[in-house]
Amino acid sequence: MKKIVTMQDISCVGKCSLTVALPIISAMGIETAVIPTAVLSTHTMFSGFTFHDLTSQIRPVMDHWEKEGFDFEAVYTGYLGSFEQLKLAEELFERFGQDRLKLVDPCMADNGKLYAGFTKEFAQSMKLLCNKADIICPNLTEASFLLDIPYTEEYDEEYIRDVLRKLTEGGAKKAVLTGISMTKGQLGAYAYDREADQFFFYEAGEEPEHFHGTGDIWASTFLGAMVRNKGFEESIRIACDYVRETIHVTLAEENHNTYGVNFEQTIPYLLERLQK
Ligand code: PXL
Repeated sequence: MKKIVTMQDISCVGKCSLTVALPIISAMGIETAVIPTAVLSTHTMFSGFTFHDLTSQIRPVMDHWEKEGFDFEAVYTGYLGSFEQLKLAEELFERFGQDRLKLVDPCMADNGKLYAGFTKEFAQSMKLLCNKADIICPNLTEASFLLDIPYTEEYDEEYIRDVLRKLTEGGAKKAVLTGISMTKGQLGAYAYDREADQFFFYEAGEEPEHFHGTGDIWASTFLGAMVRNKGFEESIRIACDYVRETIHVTLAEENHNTYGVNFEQTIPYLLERLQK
């Protein structure tokens, strides 16, 4: 059975990070090992969330795994809460990511703003981790902080291509910008493969609301599809389609959660989509 490892927090309520990565990647038929970086009562969009740091456990977990000889097809990092955790993520890549697929989702910002607790300096350190990845998948806000350029919602194709080129200048082989719209009523992902010097863009219909945690769902689905050998472009399509369908189904529920989407309901859709 294929196996991946993902390093990110557990937000006990909120449907993001590990509480979506674990079920989605597992449902895709891939064993999912986890390195929980922190336990939060909710994700940070709620006020009053609790936070318990687990940094001290990360290296001992890696030491044990190395003794056991565990090997993973892919290593995936999501939300990381400190400079020290960024360094430990680099160590995870060095110890378990040699010749393996390394995905960095630089979770730290959206809608033009950094999430609570993050700084511009943190974004610059996140850039160093991105440079070690095979694939990175920021949204445009995260990309702007990584490149230290102003965030804009007024963009054209040339601008997006320029951002993608710059994102891969430091060493990342491929970059995927999520949440990009080139046509009104459509939303998708714009990707760049630096080695092939090739761009790829995919749009699916845009749903009328945006939700927290969909970036994590996108990254988990994309990685699952990559590990299932769907290829770079088809994996992007699968992740976009699953997120769009999930938001659609969520909005169809009258009293739906506002803090996260009903991804559980659309897992059958995802598994069917994978067979297409
Ligand atoms: O979805 C990204 C994410 C992950 N983990 C925590 C978060 C967020 C976004 O706000 O707060 C704790």
